[in-house]
Amino acid sequence: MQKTPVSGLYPIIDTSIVPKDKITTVAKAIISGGARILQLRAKELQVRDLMEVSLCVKEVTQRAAVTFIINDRVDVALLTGADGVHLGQEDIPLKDARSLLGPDAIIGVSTHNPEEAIEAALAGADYISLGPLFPTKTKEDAHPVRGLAILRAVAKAVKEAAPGKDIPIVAIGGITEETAPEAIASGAAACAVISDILEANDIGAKVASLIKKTA
Ligand code: TZP
Ligand code: MG
Repeated sequence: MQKTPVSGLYPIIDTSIVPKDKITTVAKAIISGGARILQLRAKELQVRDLMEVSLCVKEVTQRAAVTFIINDRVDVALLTGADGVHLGQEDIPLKDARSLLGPDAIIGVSTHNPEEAIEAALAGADYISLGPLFPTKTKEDAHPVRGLAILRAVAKAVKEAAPGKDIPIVAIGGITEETAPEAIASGAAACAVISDILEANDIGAKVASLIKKTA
């Protein structure tokens, strides 16, 4: 099976902004705007609630053939049939997640510098995120802002470490319609966006305009 390449806009539903009972509605709005991938990032939810909402999001994403990624929880991704998982530097190591989820799962890894990005590339990450690219209020424990020069360095390092593999770099942190084009111009294949989408009055319209800015 061919994995869907990660590119363009990568919306994330974060439970610090969206309450549990609104997650499915927000997922539908994001899909209506044309998103092709969606991540659920639910640091606030107990695992049983996460299971429940993940099954709902899985249903709406699957119906629209949208890739569904779960943050942190390899077990929940496996049990709910999500397409993949997004792992931080302190989460289950990529090789262990891979052995549980199998070769077809999409596994992304958060990185903050070229060294972490090369390690993720060599370990078989399907995409590598770098952040926070710009200042963000969404992640309180975020690393210092990385900026466009580090994004360019990470993109170059990953190309050199895994030549021909074309592993997408996903920029995250402070990305808006205004800042997305410079992230793409600096080597990001995709932009992950939380607050600019979730705080929009019309989520579908916001997603549609962000897709244009990340094309
Ligand atoms: N990782 C680095 S920055 C960030 C995460 C999860 C938060 C991004 O949120 P926003 O609202 O798009 O700046
Ligand atoms: Mg994590």
